[in-house]
Amino acid sequence: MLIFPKDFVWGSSTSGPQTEGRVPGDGKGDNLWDYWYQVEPNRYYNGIGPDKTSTFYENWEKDIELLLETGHTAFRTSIQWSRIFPQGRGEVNPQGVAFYRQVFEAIKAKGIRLLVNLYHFDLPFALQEDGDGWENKATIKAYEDYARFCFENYGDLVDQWITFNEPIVPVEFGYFYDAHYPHKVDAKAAVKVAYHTQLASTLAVKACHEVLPDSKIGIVLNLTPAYPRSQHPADVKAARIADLFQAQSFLDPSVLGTYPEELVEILSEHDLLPEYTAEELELIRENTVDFLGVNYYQPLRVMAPRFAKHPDSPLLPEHFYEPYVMPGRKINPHRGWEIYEQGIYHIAQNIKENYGNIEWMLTENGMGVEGEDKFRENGMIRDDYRIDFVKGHLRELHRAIEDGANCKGYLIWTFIDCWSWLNSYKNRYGLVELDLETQERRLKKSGHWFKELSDNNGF
Ligand code: BGP
Repeated sequence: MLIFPKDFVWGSSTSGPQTEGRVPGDGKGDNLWDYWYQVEPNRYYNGIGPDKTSTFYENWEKDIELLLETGHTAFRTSIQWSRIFPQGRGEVNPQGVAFYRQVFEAIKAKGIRLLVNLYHFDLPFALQEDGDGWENKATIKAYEDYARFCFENYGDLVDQWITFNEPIVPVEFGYFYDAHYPHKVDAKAAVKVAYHTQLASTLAVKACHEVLPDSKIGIVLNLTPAYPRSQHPADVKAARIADLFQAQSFLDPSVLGTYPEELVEILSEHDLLPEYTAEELELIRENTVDFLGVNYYQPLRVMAPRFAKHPDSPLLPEHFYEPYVMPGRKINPHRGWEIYEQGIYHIAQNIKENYGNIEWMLTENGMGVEGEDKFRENGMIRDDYRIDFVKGHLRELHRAIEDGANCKGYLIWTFIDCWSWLNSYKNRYGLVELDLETQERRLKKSGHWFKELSDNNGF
């Protein structure tokens, strides 16, 4: 049996925009997803948008009971900025403020450790419309004010704060690619947005330490190492650059307080450096995070680019590295993602060796399954594949902890099937099944198993 350290926490992660839904008169403002759904519903899988999601706004009491039934000792969700400040700044929505207070109180009353993230891809639309969103430094100030408001209002309830979830994702999908709003395909804007997001995170860390000196604040990053196709120097170089772009761009400034020189050189070579001041760099240096959240689903495998860049085409990451699909890889056939459990161990080693062995938690790991209904037997989804997936990753995590990793918990994605950006409800990840028609919640086999896992502190 693999037993985890005493005080190791077990639970799940989710986010406000993916679970809460909206009800008429709730006072919430539109975020980027709400707006985009109004103008281009076809972008969303099966046309299902962010308006209903998993109705947590109405069913939160029931869902918090389910947290206990599935063995949660910790839970991470996010506050929707647009529920507190419908326009991103200025007027506050008192119903939104009261909603989170009730929810957080109920979670704490159950003795569950509460991690609250301030931003999960959900910029209030008004800030995009009025000022180009994250391209504008005014958004950094608006975010800092919002963060401060949250620290002041919920500081007595939240155990650990998080500034951003996977901040590289909106940079990549919203500014390099045509995949998240505002889908710009503009490298210069992408780099600027990344830098401004980092500054916002830094200022939230500073504000948290000022308002709540005893509290801990971190950032959640998707930290797969970049594995090269081969040891050919071109592949190795591609992996090195992928690592700089995908991981170190936020990891280094957040944990070490500095940007990697090599990244700065590459950006400068391509005339992509954003405007910055010495004071800003000093702020980044002085306000590093207290802990890291690590999301890990699949490894990033890359190879050297196959083609030279067309002189007139926009600069994309493909200019530096391309995704590599390894023949014979182990795969989750229901989602198409590779399964590579050792990735967890490599992440842990990297944090230990290069990032001062900072405290961290595995904040997302899980198995998305399309068409999960076919695994139903006698009314229950028998998701043995999910149990095996989690066990495989936990073995590697356990090995890493034995070798000194400073990991404090495991949060699965996610406790109840939730809405996921453009994929909507295509891939189901929950320990609990959500019936979209009736909104009924039913434990899957993994939900019962997770309770045992948590009760035994291992398996
Ligand atoms: C992560 C996000 C989550 C969630 C998950 C699953 O990157 O932080 O919000 O969406 O991916 O993604 P998908 O449903 O596309 O498989």
